Formats: sequence, C-alpha cells, structure tokens
Amino acid sequence: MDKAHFGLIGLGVMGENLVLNAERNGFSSVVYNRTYAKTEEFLSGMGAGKNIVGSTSLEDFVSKLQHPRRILMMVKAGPAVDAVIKDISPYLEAGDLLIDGGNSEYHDTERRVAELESKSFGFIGMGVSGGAKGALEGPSMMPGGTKASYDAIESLVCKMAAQVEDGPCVTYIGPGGSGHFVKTVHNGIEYGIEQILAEAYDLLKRVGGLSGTQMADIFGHWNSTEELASYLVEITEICLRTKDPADGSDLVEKIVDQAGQKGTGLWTVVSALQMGAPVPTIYAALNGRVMSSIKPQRQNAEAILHGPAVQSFELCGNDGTGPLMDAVVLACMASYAQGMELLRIASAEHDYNLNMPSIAQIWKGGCIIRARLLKRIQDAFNANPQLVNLLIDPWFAEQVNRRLPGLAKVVAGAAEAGIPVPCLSSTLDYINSYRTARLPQNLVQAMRDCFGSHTYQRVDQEGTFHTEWLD
Ligand code: NBP
Repeated sequence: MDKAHFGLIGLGVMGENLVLNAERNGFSSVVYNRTYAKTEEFLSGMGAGKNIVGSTSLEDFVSKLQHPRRILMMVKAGPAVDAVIKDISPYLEAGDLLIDGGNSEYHDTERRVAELESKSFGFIGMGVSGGAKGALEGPSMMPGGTKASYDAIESLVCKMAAQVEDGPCVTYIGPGGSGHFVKTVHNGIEYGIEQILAEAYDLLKRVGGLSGTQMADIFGHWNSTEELASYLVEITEICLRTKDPADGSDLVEKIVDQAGQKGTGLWTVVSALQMGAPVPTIYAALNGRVMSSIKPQRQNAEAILHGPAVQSFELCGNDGTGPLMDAVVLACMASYAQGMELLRIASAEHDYNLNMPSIAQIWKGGCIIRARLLKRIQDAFNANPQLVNLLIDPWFAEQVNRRLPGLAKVVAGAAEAGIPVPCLSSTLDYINSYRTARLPQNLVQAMRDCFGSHTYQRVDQEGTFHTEWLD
C-alpha cells in the first residue's frame, strides 16, 4: 500500500470520527491506539471498508505515513499528550508535524510548541468543537502554532471543517497556545449558555408550571428567532421533548441534578481573573455546576433554610416572547461579549494578534456554540475591529436597551420566588455595572487608604493622595 496522507493517534469517540472525516475527504489514513484491541475493533467496525489501516506500535505507525507526516493526537488532555510526544519523537524527522486536537490547557501548548519547534518538528495546538457528530460531519477547529505549521495542514483542515456561507469553520488562530486558548474561551461561553437555558427551564417549570412538551414548544419558538437560533437551544428543545420509554414521563426529570466539568470552564474563569477581564455570567455558570455538585449538603439545607413560597410572575407568552426571552437573549449576548472581551485582552497580553471577525466566523458552524447571533458578532467586529465590548455595538446596544427591563423583571421575580438564577442575575449586574460611569469603588478606595495607607486618586485634582482617616 502507498504511504498514508494522514495519521491519527487515539481512537476515543473524537479520534475515530475525525479519522473517518479525513478519509471521507480523500486523505488515506493510518491509526494508532495505545490499547491495540481498540484499533482492531475500529478497523472491523466503523473503519471497515475505508482507506484506513492500523498500526501495532508508534514505530509502525510513523513508517506508514508520507513525509512530511501530519499526525493528529486525540488523547486525553494532560500527561497523556506529553507521553505520546515523548514516545513518538524518536521516530519523527525534521518537517514532521504533530497536532494536539484535545482540550489541552493553553500554557501546556505554549511549552510544547516551543519545545517541538526547537527540534524542527511542527506542533499545532488545535481546539476542536462539535462533539462526536461534529467530528464526523465537520467540526469547528481552532489551530494555533507557527504559521508555517498551519500552512502544512491547511488543505486537510479546510476540507474536514464544517462549511458555512463564507467558508470553512477553521482558520489560523495565531502563535503558541492561542488555538487552545480560543477553544477554552469557546467552552466558557458554552458553560454560560447551558446554564442560562437551564435557568429558563427552571422558571418555566416552577413558576410557569409547564410540562416538558410545553417547555419544548417555547424553546422551539426561541430557536426560530434571530437572537436565539442556535445548536444549544435546538438540543434543549429535543431534551425537554424526550420521554422516558419506561413510563412516558419527561426523561429530563429522571436525571440527577449534578453537572460535571473537565476544566475548560474553570480555565476560562481563572484566566479572566488573572488578566482582569470581567466574565461574571460565565463565572456564575461555573459556580452553578459547583453548587450542583454538593447535592447532599443542598438536600440537608432544604429542611433548615427557608425561602419564600414560589409565586407566579410574567415569563412569556405561548409564542415565547416576553420578559424571559429578553432575559435569555441578554444573558446569551453577555456570555459572548464576555468571552470576546477576554479574547481581546488575552490577545494583547500574549501577542496573539487574534482576528475577532474570523473567530466569530469559524464558530458559525460545527461547534457547540454555533448560533445565528454569530453573524451579528462577526459584523460588529468587522465594522469596528477595536470594539472593546460587543454590547456597545449599535445593533447589540439597541437589544440591551430594549430588553433590559425584561431581564430586571425576571431577576426580581425569581428573587421574590426564591429561585436561583445565577447567570441571569449576574448578567443584570454586569450590564448595570458596565453602563454606570461612577461605581461605589470610591468608598472601597477610602477604606483601603484608611486601614492600609494604599492612597487614592481624586476626581478634582491630579496626583496621589493619602488621608489620616483615624485621627
Ligand atoms: P478521551 O479523552 O477519553 O481519551 C481517550 C484516548 O486517549 C484513548 O485513545 C486512550 O487510549 C488515549 N490515552 C489515554 Br486516556 N492515556 C494515554 C496515554 N498515556 N498514551 C496514549 N494514549 C492515551 O477521548 P475523547 O473523548 O475522544 O477526547 C479526546 C480529546 O478531545 C480530549 O482532550 C477531549 O477533552 C477532547 N474533546 C472531546 C470532545 C468530546 O465531545 N468528547 C469534544 C472536543 C474535544 P486507550 O484506548 O489505550 O485508553
């Protein structure tokens, strides 16, 4: 057999679908998995009859690839990536290229790019989003590393990616760990939107008294609007409509209310705090998952700590319009705005030179946060590449000004009904803070100077001041 165009290491759910995608697009492939039984299972199952061969060792794998080799690693993020790099390196030659397609922490990618490029191997850290189906049919991909390394994989990734009206959902993101950083922030935005939709569901169920099917109808209406049409709203409708085959009741009500996480939401929030970027909606979503995980404590506290009885208030009509839609729209917009602002700040800090319209473009298809709104985000950054916050773009500002009263009504109603809405209430505080020219931190500065002589600036005089407050 001729040597293969493309190699894949790691036949997990993402790897097996990505190699099928590459093969469908004309790239003959060779696969390697640490546990060989999985390779055999794949080649006799999903990979049967395809232009894909297996390999029994990394040496065998490398020998079956055309030079320069293009190798995609889809293994668990963390030490497994370093282990594969170490084990495969003795067989690689100058010009060969490794791509880490897992959810690696971006500092790890910075280190690996520097190490591998110094040995004349190319290294790309590439975020991949879209789950198993996206990996097979066309994901959104966020590759970072040197431009020369990206050029060597451009034809491959452009064919594999989801396609939207203005091109494939992949582009060169920037140097070092920028691809994995952008994927991390993508996931942070995803955390936000998932929690926002869960809060809407909670209100529709507990305040509105709606059944799963009735709630699904509302989400269906939302999915037909420019502001909310998105993959996550679409699957929320599906989840709420799905019945338990055992008794025909709403399946979602049988699921334990504890949400897991693998790190990218946490990394988004930690990076944002370190870089001074406000991401309160995303942080509230992360904290929502943490709160969900302490279920035994919550069960115990329910009997001890009392709140108001749930009372009805206006949410939305049968067509989905109303204060709750306003609240959900603004919170989703805030998640994107916060994520984009974090990218802007990180780009300056790390010299990533991120192209904001291009990032919005590659998120329009294939990925989990794909949404019609991304066209508006792309337009906003095209109109003003220096835009510091999406919410002050004219189209978004009109949305904020029109929908803010609805968001406030929902947060107030939820507070009076004793129902937690962390993402919605954080969004309200975020917008109210952002549109307030004078915040009360003047008093914080006074206290800091009072107890610690930290000094302060005055609004009416230049310079740095200290007062002996306690005399
Ligand atoms: P997993 O994250 O479950 O990883 C499974 C693969 O890693 C298997 O092939 C396994 O080999 C291999 N592996 C491990 Br674990 N330790 C290894 C080591 N020390 N050396 C060599 N191989 C090792 O698979 P996945 O869900 O397909 O995800 C792959 C990557 O893509 C992850 O970073 C994930 O975060 C990311 N991602 C996943 C999704 C998703 O929807 N699942 C979406 C986007 C990105 P074995 O068979 O021998 O154990």
